[in-house]
Amino acid sequence: MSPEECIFCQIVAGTSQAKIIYQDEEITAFWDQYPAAPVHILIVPNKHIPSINEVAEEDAYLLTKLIFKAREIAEDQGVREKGYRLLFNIGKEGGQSVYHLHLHLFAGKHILVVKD
Ligand code: DGP
Repeated sequence: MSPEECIFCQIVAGTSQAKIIYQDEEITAFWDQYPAAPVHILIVPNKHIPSINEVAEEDAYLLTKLIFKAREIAEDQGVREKGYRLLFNIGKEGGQSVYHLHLHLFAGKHILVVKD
């Protein structure tokens, strides 16, 4: 899939709508359209990287940045101390449906229930 066809690239570029809660020159965070928990936010690199499998060594700092931003958002959402889950789905059998790297932040009730 080319970046032009990628829904998360379109959200990053502002050509598709999403509830964006944070954006800078490198990463964007927005609410998941199909929330699986009371708090369900996706944090993505602005650059099109399909999945963890394609992360290059020079992009490693981006992964750290996604995690630090997720922690900050958890704080803003009031769940940092209560607890939350961070998740990367990778590939078909890993449950990935959108091939633009994204870190899920789940919090609230039911996050221990793993669904298909
Ligand atoms: P994954 O299954 O890990 O690839 O997660 C993809 C997530 O992206 C899934 O929880 C639903 C969400 N999603 C898919 N399309 C859109 C969209 O157009 N907008 C938003 N905000 N979320 C989307």
